[in-house]
Amino acid sequence: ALVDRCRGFEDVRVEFSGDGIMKLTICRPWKRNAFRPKTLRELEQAFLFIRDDPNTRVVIMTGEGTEAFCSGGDQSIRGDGGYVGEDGVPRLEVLDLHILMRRLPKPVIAMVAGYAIGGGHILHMVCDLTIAAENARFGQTGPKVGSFDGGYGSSYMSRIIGQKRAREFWFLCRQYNAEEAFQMGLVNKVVRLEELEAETVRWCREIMEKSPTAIACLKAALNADCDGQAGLSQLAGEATRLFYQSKEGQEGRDAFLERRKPDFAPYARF
Ligand code: 1HA
Repeated sequence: ALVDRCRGFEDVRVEFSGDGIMKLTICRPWKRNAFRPKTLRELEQAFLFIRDDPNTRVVIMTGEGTEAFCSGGDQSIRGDGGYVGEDGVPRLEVLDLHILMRRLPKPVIAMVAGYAIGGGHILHMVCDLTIAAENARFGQTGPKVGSFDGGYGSSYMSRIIGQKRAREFWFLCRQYNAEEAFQMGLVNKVVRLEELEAETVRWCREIMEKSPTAIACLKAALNADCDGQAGLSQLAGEATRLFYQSKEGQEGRDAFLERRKPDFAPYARF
């Protein structure tokens, strides 16, 4: 199964609940779960598998331990043009991961204890929902450490918390506690640290009772509002998938294969 395909992973632990929840844990707690290229590759692999896996209905993304969800890019392997992996190539690969997470037709829930900072803060924002423990701390550091994310980290942030707040986040590089983040709409719920996992699982199970197709279409629709042509393409892809499942769509395919004229007469629009 999917979990077996991820067994060789070093930086990411992949666990399945048995009833539809896939949990991805970034396991570099000694670095506050900062990501290196290998971490991102493993997350990307996991998301590609999850997309195709009919058993996975919801994803939980989290960090090992209670000190941090993720502290962003590992600054110790930051070269002069990006984060340098084993192949020596400097990359900004986390931007590709954002796209994979947005495109995944299943909800991703960030489960945040401790720091969600820098690129780690952006990861939680890109998740569909965020459940935070009382000890969670949120913030950007880019202008302090010589970086910035003008992609989802800026534009999507401003959709979530508004332009003034987004400028405050980036220009001042302050940290905000869980309650402040909740007030800003960055976090869906704040709970005691001991209750973080149970609460997150409750949200997953509640989602899993709902129609997966409705949820996939809603995720695509909410993305489309921010994602331009790429967002429309995702939303339209959901429409095409539904069309392929209809008699009318299948008549076109069958007629082609049977070398006859298609008969769309029974499918007049109402
Ligand atoms: O902006 C981007 C991108 C933009 C466009 C495209 C791609 C991007 C990709 C990435 C990023 C970024 O993520 S830039 C922002 C990078 N991250 C940071 O600036 C956060 C740096 N860390 C901290 O501010 C603090 O460590 C912390 C607030 C998360 C935690 O503070 P705390 O609890 O006081 O712990 P601290 O002692 O600082 O850290 C514990 C250990 O973890 C330290 O190592 P040690 O001294 O024990 O050897 C610390 O160096 C290490 N560590 C923490 N965060 C990172 C890190 N090591 C490398 N990189 C880190 N990000």
